[in-house]
Amino acid sequence: MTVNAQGFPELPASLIAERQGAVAILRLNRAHKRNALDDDTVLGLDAFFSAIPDGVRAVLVAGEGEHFSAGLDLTELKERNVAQGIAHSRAWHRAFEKIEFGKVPVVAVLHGAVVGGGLELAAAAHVRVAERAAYYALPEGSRGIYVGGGGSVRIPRLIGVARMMDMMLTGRTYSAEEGQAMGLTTYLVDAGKGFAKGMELAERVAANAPLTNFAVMHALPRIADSDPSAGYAMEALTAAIAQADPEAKTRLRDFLEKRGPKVKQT
Ligand code: 1HE
Repeated sequence: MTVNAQGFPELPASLIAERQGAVAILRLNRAHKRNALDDDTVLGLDAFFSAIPDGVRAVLVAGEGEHFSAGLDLTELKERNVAQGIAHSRAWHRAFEKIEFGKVPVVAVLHGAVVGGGLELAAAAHVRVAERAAYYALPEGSRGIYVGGGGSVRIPRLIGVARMMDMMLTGRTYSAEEGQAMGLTTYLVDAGKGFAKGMELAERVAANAPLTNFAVMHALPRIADSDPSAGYAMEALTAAIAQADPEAKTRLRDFLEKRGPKVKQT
């Protein structure tokens, strides 16, 4: 695979990757089409998240222009038959799975329209920051289609089946404040402040012990989905593996010898 000087794979023009220390920034760069996700972009997301360069410890995803993403590129939908529709959805699943269960945590900064597949993309990230002018919708019902980027699995985990049903059946749009209150996002900031907040959070994530981040990404959601008795066993194993890592020992010693950071009151 050919990579550029910063270690990123070749990407379509609709995606721009850059490196800032231990954080990789990935921008949706198709503002003239409201960052609608066409096949090239979805394949580009797959390529990017399949080959995170060594040394990158968190990713920040943001959208250029006035909107995070208008979702699926509807111009590509016209001629697809059933088999092609399944293959298309599975390609989105593969790409978004590489975000959710990839190498490093992903922070998404949301502004403007976060709709359809754009909301599915946001739902695959690990931390979501909204600007006050963000809004969320699933207009699939009005287009005669159905979510295909893992939304039926991930979005109900964030906001519940009832709210997602309402969005899909009635075309309801939720505001950034509502999204924050219902758990779709965990940070809400003023217009224009999302990127800086996302970067601050990504840098904090990047400073964690990598094994803890791996456990949070890969063990936590699976433990939460499993029956409690399997969950407790898996938690004990995960905790034991994390604490035995030399990185954990160093960090604990630093704290006990008054060099490590204290927990701060917000
Ligand atoms: C697009 C798309 C798109 C914009 N596919 N081209 N998603 C939707 O149903 C949302 C459709 N989009 C909108 O409702 C609006 O565009 C927005 C509210 C997002 C933004 O409005 P606005 O006024 O800023 O932009 P615009 O004038 O509507 O669009 C600008 C251009 O982007 C225009 O193209 P132009 O060549 O006429 O300039 C639009 O056609 C184009 N554009 N959105 C293609 N989505 C895995 S399954 C997932 C299923 C879904 O995601 S369904 C939801 C699809």
